[in-house]
Amino acid sequence: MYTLLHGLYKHVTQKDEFFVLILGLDNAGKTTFLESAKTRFVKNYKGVNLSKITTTVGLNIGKIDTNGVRLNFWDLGGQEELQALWDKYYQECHAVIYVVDTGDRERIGESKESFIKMIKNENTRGVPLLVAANKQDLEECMGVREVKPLFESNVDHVGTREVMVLATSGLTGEGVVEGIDWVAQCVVRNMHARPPHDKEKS
Ligand SMILES: Nc1nc2c(ncn2[C@@H]2O[C@H](COP(=O)(O)OP(=O)(O)O)[C@@H](O)[C@H]2O)c(=O)[nH]1
Ligand SMILES: [Mg+2]
Repeated sequence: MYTLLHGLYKHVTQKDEFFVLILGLDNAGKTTFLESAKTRFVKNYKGVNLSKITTTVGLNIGKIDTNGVRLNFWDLGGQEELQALWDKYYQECHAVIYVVDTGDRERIGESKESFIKMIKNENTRGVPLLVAANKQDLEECMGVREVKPLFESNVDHVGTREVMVLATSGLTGEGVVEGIDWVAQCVVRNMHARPPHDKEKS
C-alpha cells in the first residue's frame, strides 16, 4: 500500500525531466550564465560570486523548475580538447543553449565554426536552440543585429528546429530569465520528437 501511494505521489508531484546542453567556446560565459539562472530560479540557492567563476574542468550541472517542467543543465567544458565529448551528449539532450562572447571579435569566427559543427551533427537535428549573444554589458560588444546573421546563415542545417538569438549577460542577468523560459516552452512543444525522460526512472 505504501509503495502504491508513494508511487502515485511521485507520479503527481514529479515533473517531466528535460536535459539542456550549454555549449560554446571556453570563456564565453557558460558557467556564469548557468549560475546566474540558478540564482534567479532556484529558491534559497546560495549563489556563488558571479565575477569570480573560473574555468570549468569537466561538467558543471544545474536543475531548474519552471513552466511545469524540470530542466537539467549540463555545462560542458569548452576547451577544444573537450569538444570531442559534446557528441555523446547530443543524443540525450532536449535543447541547446549556445553561448557566444560578443565582446570577443577575434574569436567570433571560431565560435561560429564550432556552432556549425554542432548543428550539422545528426544527433542535434530538430533540437531547439537558444543562441545567447552574451556579455551584452560590455561597451564594445557586438549587438544582436551583428551576431544574428552569423548564426543564422546556415539555415540548411538549422532545419525546422526553433532558434532564437537573444541578447544576454550572465553578469547582469539580462535575458537570462527570458532565455530559460523560452527553452522550457520549446522542449514542451518538441516533446513528440524528443520525449522527456521517464519519471519512474529518474
Ligand atoms: N562582462 C561580462 N563578463 C562575463 C559575462 N559572463 C561571463 N563573464 C566573464 O567571462 C569569463 C569566463 O566566464 P565563464 O562563465 O567561466 O565562461 P565559460 O568558460 O564559458 O564557462 C569570466 O571572467 C567571467 O567573469 C558577462 O555576461 N559579462
Ligand atoms: Mg565554465
